[in-house]
Amino acid sequence: MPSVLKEVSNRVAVITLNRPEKFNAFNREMAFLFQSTLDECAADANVRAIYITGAGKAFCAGQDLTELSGENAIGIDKILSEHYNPIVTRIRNLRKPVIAAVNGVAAGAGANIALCCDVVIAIDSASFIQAFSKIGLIPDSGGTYFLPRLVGFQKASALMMLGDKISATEAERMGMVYKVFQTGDFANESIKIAETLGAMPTAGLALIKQALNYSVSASFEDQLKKEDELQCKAAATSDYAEGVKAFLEKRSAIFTGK
Ligand code: LHQ
Repeated sequence: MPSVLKEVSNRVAVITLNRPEKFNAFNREMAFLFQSTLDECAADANVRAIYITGAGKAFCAGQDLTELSGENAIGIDKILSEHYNPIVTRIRNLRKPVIAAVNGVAAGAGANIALCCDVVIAIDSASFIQAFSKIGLIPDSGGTYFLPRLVGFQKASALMMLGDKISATEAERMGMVYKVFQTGDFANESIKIAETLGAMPTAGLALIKQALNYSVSASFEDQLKKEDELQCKAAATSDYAEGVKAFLEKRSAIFTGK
């Protein structure tokens, strides 16, 4: 079985990290396959939302630690520059909404890949662990960038240093997760959110994502200029015209994503 699966239905590409016996930890092959799968989703006009989840009990346990030693060990610099940095960069630059459906434990790079997604949804039994400090590493995959912005500097600092396991409910309370669903509802409710996003004005959603990416390091003045620039682009889309027309005609809009 491939280590990453993709299935497209109702405008949503479901990407499943598929090394369940290793809690979906990333080896080199899986890191490359995940990147090429994200590229396929970016290029496929039938895909208007991407839903990332894990096979089996876990979401993703981060780096496969068995790949770090022995004859075929991969250098840490390569792991970041060729695996995780390109993965999180792809997710942030993808001009479509990316949903992390966290179906179990998310540890190390697995946690931080989830946190860089546009919408993070978790099953009630899921957990998040900044596992890096436990093996003498620092959080990567954008974790030192996103986590303090999501939960505040102090909480991020403690989570990263202690490497505590945080429950899905606690993660939701802290602002790492948008919604938590009970086990019986998780699959249906999380895919429903992805399908809702898949039927929305995709180009407009991509512009929201661009505005948010820009906002994390911009001044207020520059951000207002950016909003102006991106709003003009949004107003030039056919989905904007359809959205307004549908409202005035008191009917549901039919968005094409353009
Ligand atoms: C695993 C793994 C795993 C291999 C579970 N690898 N097999 C960047 C820069 C460069 C280098 C390093 O990495 C990075 C990025 C990173 O992600 S660093 C952080 C790497 N991840 C971790 O340190 C987490 C390690 N895993 C754990 O702490 C636990 O397995 C968690 C808390 C995820 C789950 O605990 P349990 O529910 O008790 O399950 P388990 O430990 O029994 O794991 C189940 C199986 O999965 C087990 O296999 P086995 O054959 O013994 O049943 C584990 O060996 C395997 N597995 N994580 N990362």
